[in-house]
Amino acid sequence: MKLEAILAELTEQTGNDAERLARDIAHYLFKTQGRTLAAPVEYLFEAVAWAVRDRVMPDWHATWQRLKRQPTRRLYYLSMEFLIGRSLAAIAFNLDLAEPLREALLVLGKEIEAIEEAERDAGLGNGGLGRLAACFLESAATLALPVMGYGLRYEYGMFRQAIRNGYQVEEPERWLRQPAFPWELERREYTRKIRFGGRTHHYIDPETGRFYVHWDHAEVVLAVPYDIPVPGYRNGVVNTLRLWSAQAPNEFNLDKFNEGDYFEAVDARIAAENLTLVLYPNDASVLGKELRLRQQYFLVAASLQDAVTQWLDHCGPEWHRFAELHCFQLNDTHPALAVAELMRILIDEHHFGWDEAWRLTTRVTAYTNHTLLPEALETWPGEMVRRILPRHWEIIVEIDRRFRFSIQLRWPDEPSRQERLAIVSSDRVRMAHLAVHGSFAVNGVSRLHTDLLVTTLFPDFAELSPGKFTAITNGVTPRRWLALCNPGLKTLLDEAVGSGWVTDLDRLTALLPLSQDAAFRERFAAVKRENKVKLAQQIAHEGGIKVDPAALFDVQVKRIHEYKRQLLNALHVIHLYDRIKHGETDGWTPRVVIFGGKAAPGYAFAKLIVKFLNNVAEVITKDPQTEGLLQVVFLPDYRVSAMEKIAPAADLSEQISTAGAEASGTGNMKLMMNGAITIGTYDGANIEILEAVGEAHFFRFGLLADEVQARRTDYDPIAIVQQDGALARVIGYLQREFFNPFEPGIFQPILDRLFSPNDPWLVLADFASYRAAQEAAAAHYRAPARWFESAVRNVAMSGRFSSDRTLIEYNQRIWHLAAIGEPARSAT
Ligand code: NBG
Repeated sequence: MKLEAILAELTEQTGNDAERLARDIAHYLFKTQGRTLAAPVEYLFEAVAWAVRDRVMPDWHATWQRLKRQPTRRLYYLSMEFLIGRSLAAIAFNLDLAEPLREALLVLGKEIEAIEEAERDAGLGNGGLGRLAACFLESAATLALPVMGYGLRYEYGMFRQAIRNGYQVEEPERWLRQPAFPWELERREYTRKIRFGGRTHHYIDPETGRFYVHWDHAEVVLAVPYDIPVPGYRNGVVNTLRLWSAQAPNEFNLDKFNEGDYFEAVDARIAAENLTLVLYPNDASVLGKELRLRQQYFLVAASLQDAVTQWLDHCGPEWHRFAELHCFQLNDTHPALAVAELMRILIDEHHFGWDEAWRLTTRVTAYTNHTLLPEALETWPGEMVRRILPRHWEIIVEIDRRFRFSIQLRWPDEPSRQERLAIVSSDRVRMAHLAVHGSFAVNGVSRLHTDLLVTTLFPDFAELSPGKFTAITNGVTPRRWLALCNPGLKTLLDEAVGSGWVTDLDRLTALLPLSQDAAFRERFAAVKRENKVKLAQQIAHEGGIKVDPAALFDVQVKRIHEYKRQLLNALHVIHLYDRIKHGETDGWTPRVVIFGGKAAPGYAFAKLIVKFLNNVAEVITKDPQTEGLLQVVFLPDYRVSAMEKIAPAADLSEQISTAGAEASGTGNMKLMMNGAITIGTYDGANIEILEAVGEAHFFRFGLLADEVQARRTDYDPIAIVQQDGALARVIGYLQREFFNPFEPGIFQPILDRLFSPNDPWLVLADFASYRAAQEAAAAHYRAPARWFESAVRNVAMSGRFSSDRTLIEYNQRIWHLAAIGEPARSAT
């Protein structure tokens, strides 16, 4: 009997979807887990997840088969981070199982919400860059684009943030133990061998005259893949995210074991497996640690080997078709070693000549840049690369040599060009230069960011190949970030414009006339209000603070970083407090200011900002005079699932980076989509949000990017404070140590930074205009008709910020993939 027939018989259960789900859940709970309905909710979650995953399998298998049957051009998204968050609700929603699942659980006497809450976030990323990768995979599946994600299966994802005495404390996050991560499938049969270290030997075969390179005495680590399904929105397509886990090649060294040295025997194993133990928790900065370089190579080598092997298995050695069928997108420079690794595979393993290999490599590689911050630009010391990747060092040096030669031909009279463009310089490998030179397309993540990339970071490269650079503004998936996280608004939108917006977010423009309709605005306001009540409950539950849902919810949630200027927001909060203390509360708009975000563990100043925000929150909230006027909260452990509760409840979205510093931002899009109005600088995608909604529906302030540049040379913070009485009073609180009466001196570094003429983020330069914009926002909020007109308008114009639109642009300009099966919306 064929497997399909057996399966068909087995699944030939009676009853409707909900009844079958209930039966499967009960089966897993009782027969697999040996538990009952009284089990801890984590086990219930697991049983539910298995039942849902069962329903993904047929389409997953079919998608895989479809790709295998006919050679199809595919995109491989190489990323060190995929910030997945929770999956149960998202997968059930895309499979159209949300309702049956709710019913099934009711049959079992359980509530779906409690089960969903029991799922731990898969926090395999730091922030925007990793979450973007996750949104892209979901959109790609929804558009039926053959996109496969490749990443690392870190045992410990992003750390959990606890706040103790106002300070951030990092706790390890073993997300895989929940009790187990139910969505992955181990695929041991596709295990790959990865080499590190050793030596290279070059020789010429006397018979064929062929050139050979041997890389030997390398240490071997196994890369074991774990696959996570990525279902599209109700279209039968299920793509794959493949995460690599490091394993030692042998359980342990038997010789050593027999000699009685147990510990040495397991040592090698531990060293190998440490490779994918932990995600580096640094956002927009690099540590330069050897383990990180190893992780990067591990990802690149396993993924390329996987793609090449799969292709050779299916297509045979028709190398001329390789470029036609493959494209590798580098998510930032982290996987830039792919350029050298592909060259190595082609030359050393498949006997390509250099030029031929280079042509092929540069036809299949594309690179996305995510930041201009100099501290985030990766360069690796030559010494480290030579030791860990001896063969790649040779290849990179040769790429550099040939590149320098071509620069010399192009600009014979400008020797400085060579040094500026070089890939290897002062015995360091510049990963961004390797990525740009090795790619056929380079994109920035918003219009401004791309302009700045071309004019400030890569001007010489842009001169060399102007056609290479393109702007593709980020987006977020409207399934997770609107339909799922904001069911109240979803219902309202479905009624108002039909449900087609879920896969075609531009349809929300049909809401525009309704922004003028008082009855609609009121319904919209009621949804917002309900979401705020829910968030208020959550805040009360977690932090014991009661916040007023009628107040303006003013939200800044994102990584803690100087350039994002949480300090500027804090100064404004202190200004509001100061007004209360002086009785200047006529026409006051009650506010709840909500902060959330993690600081990199090694970023001392960001951690001090966390402490500062917490102290300010505590003092202000405890002061009885602020009651009903101002509340400040710091929500610990900001993460994907927290944003799913915050975005629907936000009124005001704080996007206040120093202009030119935020490449795009994506939190700004999530908040806009859920009807928050932005207070923001002219930076990153804020600019495009502003253009979409219009000046009247966006609170803009601050210096422009070019003004920031100019201002840095004559920045005089002392003079600014002297000329601004309100600001001087705010600073007075810090000088008097008002927020740290029992911790003398701790915030001195903050004062020093604010007063430094070298503060790159010009916090005080924008204070006055920020305060004015905040006043405009507060006045706007006092006129609900105007406020909700703007809020509705923000939702209506958020279509451009769907990651579906983003992926359509990637596909039209870079990837050129044909849809497989049914797109929920056409991608070409
Ligand atoms: C971040 C930028 C954000 C941007 C995301 C996604 C890095 C290196 N960059 O502005 O700071 O939205 O990438 O593109 O994390």
